[in-house]
Amino acid sequence: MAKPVIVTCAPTGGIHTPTMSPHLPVTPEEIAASAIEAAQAGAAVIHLHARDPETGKPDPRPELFQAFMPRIADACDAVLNVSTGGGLGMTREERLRAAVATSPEMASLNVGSLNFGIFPMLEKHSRWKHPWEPEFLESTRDFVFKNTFADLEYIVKELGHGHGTKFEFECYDLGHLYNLAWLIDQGWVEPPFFVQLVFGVLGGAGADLANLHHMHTIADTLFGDDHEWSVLAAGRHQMPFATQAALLGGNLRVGLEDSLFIGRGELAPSNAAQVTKIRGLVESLGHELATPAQARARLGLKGGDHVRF
Ligand code: KMH
Ligand code: ZN
Repeated sequence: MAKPVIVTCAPTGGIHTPTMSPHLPVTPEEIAASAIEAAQAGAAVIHLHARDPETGKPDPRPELFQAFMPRIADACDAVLNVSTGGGLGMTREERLRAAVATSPEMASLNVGSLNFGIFPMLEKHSRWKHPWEPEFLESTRDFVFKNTFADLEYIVKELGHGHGTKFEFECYDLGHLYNLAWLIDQGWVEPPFFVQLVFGVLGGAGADLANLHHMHTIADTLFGDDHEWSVLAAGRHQMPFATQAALLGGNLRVGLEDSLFIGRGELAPSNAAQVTKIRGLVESLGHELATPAQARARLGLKGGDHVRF
């Protein structure tokens, strides 16, 4: 019998911009409401970023996280996972501020540097709601998402050792799995490891199923029983890759952070709509969704009573 599928939902992220979808949550109220709905639809983990409430620009201020995290925690039992990827172009300290302030059960950790090109989305729009949007997208033509060994060490010591926070290890390419193996070899992180395999980001592994199978196989070889694995894919690849992960006995992530769509050319009206869609697909395959309590047990989390929000 396959294990229940841990569904993560990432409601807003730091990649898409307000012009691209009117459904992208921006304000703390919108992020809280969208996250709660997604949890009610079946997401056990919510992966969080914040945005400037006026402009929608990715924003690292802890007070913004503190404006939505307690609301979400009051309304549901989902595991709250704070991004340390932040918004492209933030410093390492900015990227960590919210997680250090909120001491969450889980935080993302991007396990290697890569080009991270979101400039192709410039072609899809000619008028923008805010001047920062095209500048931000264009800047990624010459941008390296920096996650050096020094950064990885700093983050696991600061958050892992300092706060007992466990990580969503985001692996965008094969080498990132070996970077995680290196972190483990140093004795700096303890199992279980939650490995998020990422596909379809320009600069990382492309959204070809052979890449998923190969990275899953290598993760299994390197981490064996010490890991839980999950899959996210960007844009139109989101649902097919999430479904494939469930078929193979893995876990999955959806949410407007990774795709604004729910069908071909059709914007997703909400995060909950994406969760509901994947839930239907997963259940029709004969699998169940994991509850937050099951996710906490399998991911070895410290519990919602040991956070600061
Ligand atoms: N949107 C994902 C591909 C993070 O927040 O640390 C990247 C991400 C990074 O989730
Ligand atoms: Zn993220």
